Amino acid sequence: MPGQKISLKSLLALIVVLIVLIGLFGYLNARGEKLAEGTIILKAGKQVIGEITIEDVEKLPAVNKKVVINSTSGLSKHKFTGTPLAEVFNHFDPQIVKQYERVITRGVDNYVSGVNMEEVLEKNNVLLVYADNGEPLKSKTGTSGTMRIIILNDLYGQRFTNYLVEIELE
Ligand SMILES: Nc1nc2c(c(=O)[nH]1)N[C@H]1C(S)=C(S)[C@@H](COP(=O)(O)O)O[C@H]1N2
Ligand SMILES: [Mo]
Repeated sequence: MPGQKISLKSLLALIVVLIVLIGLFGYLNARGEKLAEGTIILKAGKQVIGEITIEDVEKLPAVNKKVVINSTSGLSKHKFTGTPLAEVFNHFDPQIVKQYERVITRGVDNYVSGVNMEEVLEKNNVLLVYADNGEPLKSKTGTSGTMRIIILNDLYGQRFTNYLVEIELE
């Protein structure tokens, strides 16, 4: 049957289409996995909607807070500098705090935690910090700056995501 024969031309066209698709998926995938401390990928669900760098956050209103973190390994004292997470969202898009209910935070070590948007909207509660005692926060490998979430109303440091690389809105 002649209809069953595939011409060389259409076979080549098919191969070209497949190669382009593989390249495109590879590119999109590589983009999605670019997780480096000092930059936070902002996602709405699975979709990337932007990036926030330490330099961006330093331009927002600064807040200094003395915090004692209570953990199973004991107490650690800090003098954090950061900005309310709500300021970061509002700077990005004022609709964010109205449109989403949950904020899921992920560290470079894949530590995942979260806060509700109501908590983010409370005054002096959820901060995105980048310095301690006037020094930049050290990344997991100690080589560069990093950011972390702190929650002033929490009794324990469990939800204080260190080495923050991703924020997902839900
Ligand atoms: N990325 C990341 N953040 C994290 C953790 C972690 O393992 N990885 N541990 C949490 C816990 S259980 C506590 S008590 C605090 C400890 O904060 P510290 O490391 O500044 O003492 O960080 C929290 N944030
Ligand atoms: Mo902890």
